Amino acid sequence: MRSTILDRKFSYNRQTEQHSKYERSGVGMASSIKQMTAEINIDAERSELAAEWSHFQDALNRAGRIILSTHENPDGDGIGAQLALCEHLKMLGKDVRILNCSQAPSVLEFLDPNGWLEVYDHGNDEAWLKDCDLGVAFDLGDFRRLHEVGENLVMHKVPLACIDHHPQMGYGENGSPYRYTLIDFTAPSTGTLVWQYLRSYRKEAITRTMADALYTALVTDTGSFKYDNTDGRAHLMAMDLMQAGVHPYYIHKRVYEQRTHAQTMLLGVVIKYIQYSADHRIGWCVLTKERFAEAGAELDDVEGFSEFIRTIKGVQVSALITEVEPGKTRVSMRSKGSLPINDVAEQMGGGGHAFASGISLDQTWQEVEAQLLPLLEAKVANFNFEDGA
Ligand SMILES: [Mn+2]
Repeated sequence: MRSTILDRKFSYNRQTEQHSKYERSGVGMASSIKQMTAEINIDAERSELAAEWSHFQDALNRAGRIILSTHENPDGDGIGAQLALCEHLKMLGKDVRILNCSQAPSVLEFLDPNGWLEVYDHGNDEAWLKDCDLGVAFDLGDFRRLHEVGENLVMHKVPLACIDHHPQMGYGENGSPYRYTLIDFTAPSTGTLVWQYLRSYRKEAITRTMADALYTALVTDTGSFKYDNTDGRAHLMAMDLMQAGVHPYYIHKRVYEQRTHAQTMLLGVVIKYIQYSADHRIGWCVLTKERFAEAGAELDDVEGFSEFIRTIKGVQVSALITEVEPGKTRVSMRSKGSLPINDVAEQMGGGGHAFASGISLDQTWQEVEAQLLPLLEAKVANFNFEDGA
């Protein structure tokens, strides 16, 4: 049974008290940690999805050729999860390829020393894809975000598995495209699910390259252990991966200390044009083509700006509205963790997590802004923010 927030608060207080008691006496600390960690599920075969993992394992065992894919504009979670599983499957002698519909960000290239990340090319790759025994989709949320890869997989009736921690949408009229559904909304990252799978079903130890990939998945999706999804499982996973050789600061440097000059200039432009509404509870910025030009930056330089706006004191909900091209607009929204905003995203045809969601629309940025702001303002007006953050 899932514990309520009240239960969690209670057990937290109890653990804190126990902690200080053990600290004073200087004994029993290890057993106290053991007790605390025993309650956290870290193995796939003991999770609520145990039966589904076991079906998935049978499918993997039977499969000779396997395709792995994640959403367009892939992130550290999707990439990390698929690289770790790819290495595992290659070691088992499977004919496995990672084919994504778009390129991984260059900061993540260090995770792929063997060049396994490929961009799907219909002309060259369809012949290989159509004979796949299994397709695994990672971190998707919305099946349509596989684009051509997804369409080709459905067309050639390749059995599909989904490893994810997003609420699902975009299945279309035929219902779920997946035969195996490994979805856990409570997982801090998709990489966490792959880690749990490997812990249960891999005989050998997790390698350093797998550990780096999975740690990157975890760190990027929890905002370096800051976001609301950071739980005991996240920290246990980090500890386990450190045992497998991960150096946290090495990963941090490679992922986060890489801001280019153009991105820095663009951040300056974002700061310059932030607007507020609802007594500063909503903060947003529009990145138009003119503003990109002002920074000397490109679309690819957009990185983490909606998170940045959220960090401003008093801001509960942040949005970055990006003009992708005239008549095409992208919105990235964040919430400080009191007010879910994915319903607003869904209302406008987007989706995502409760506190981090997005929308892509074939509309001008002015049209998108004019729709989005009233929706956010209405939500904020009707919500009682208790923690005063
Ligand atoms: Mn994710």
